[in-house]
Amino acid sequence: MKITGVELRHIAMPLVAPFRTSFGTATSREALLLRVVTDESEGWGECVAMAQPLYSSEYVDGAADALRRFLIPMILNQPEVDGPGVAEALAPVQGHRMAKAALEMGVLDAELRAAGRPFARELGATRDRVPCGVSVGIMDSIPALLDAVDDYLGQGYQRIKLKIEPGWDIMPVQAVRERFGDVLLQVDANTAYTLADARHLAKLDPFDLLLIEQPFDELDIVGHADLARLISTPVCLDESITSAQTAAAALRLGACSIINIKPGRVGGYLEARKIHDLCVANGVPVWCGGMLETGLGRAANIALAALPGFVLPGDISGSNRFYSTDITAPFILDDGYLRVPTGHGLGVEPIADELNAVTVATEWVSA
Ligand code: SMG
Ligand code: MG
Repeated sequence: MKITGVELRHIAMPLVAPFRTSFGTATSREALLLRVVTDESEGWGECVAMAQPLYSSEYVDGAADALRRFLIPMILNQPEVDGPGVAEALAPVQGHRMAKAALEMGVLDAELRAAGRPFARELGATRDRVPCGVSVGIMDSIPALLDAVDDYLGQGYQRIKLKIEPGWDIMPVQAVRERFGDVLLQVDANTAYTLADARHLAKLDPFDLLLIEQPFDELDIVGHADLARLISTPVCLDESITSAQTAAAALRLGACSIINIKPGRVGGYLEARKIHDLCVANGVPVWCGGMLETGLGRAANIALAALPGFVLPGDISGSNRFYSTDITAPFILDDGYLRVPTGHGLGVEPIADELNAVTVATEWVSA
């Protein structure tokens, strides 16, 4: 397959409600989509970088720059490209994993559409639907939080994740436990604490949480290993896990006992599968994280989450969790699950009118 060119589309989608985390409040999702055009087909990639470098060092305009100046030209130079060849071709560029992942996703989608093969089967999925969890932002009050959780449980979500930060941690967890009993519950700190908070975080132990996600800085692997010895709540890493190699190191050091796999964060769906395989081999549970994806990234995440090692519900919600209108046919919860798409490639594609309505800028990158 030969790549003819890649269209970069900057989009901005309003969120149905502000989403607050320890690093800020989002009211809209700015993102970058890639339409990869080949001599045989077209494919879609979605870059999960956020508008600002607060969750990770990558950000939308930076990813666009890396793609247009370095990554896409490296792929355009190849006489023949396929999905598995993308990571190797891009290996000389350091970092920029979210940008690389988006390009690999687009090439994979193009290749699989041309070959008539579904993304899920290509990755090794063994299930036809995945259980849905929902990530609940930091709220202004406990009653507001309880209303939100009540609404999500009513929609069928099988697991609740509460965003926490210093000053919003033990109380919201206690309130949700008291009101909703033994619902599957976990928390995500997005690096808001340090090892000095270990004793405070141990106060979460009585609430029987599934896990605490990324309490410390992404580089503080040793700190997480220390914490894991000091609290009984299982430690799960998100931001720290950037590759199969860092996953292996974190496991070896005892820094986590569960891993959140986000394909964008680790450089692509194929690297994500490697981490899945590593964790299965070591008996480590994994789950699929979310980055407020449009229907494109959501379709791919659902395919990944259908692999056998994804034994915990992911941050995989219906389109309406974040968007009143998705750019693809919406994903709608059915009894707390989402169906794995079965069409060729991602099995979904943008609806032209919806895509155009959220497009802020378009640029074409070719040889
Ligand atoms: O897509 O459901 C989703 C969002 C899940 O909380 C979520 N993601 O750290 O896991 C995480 C966050 C990263 C994005 S926060 C703006
Ligand atoms: Mg997280």
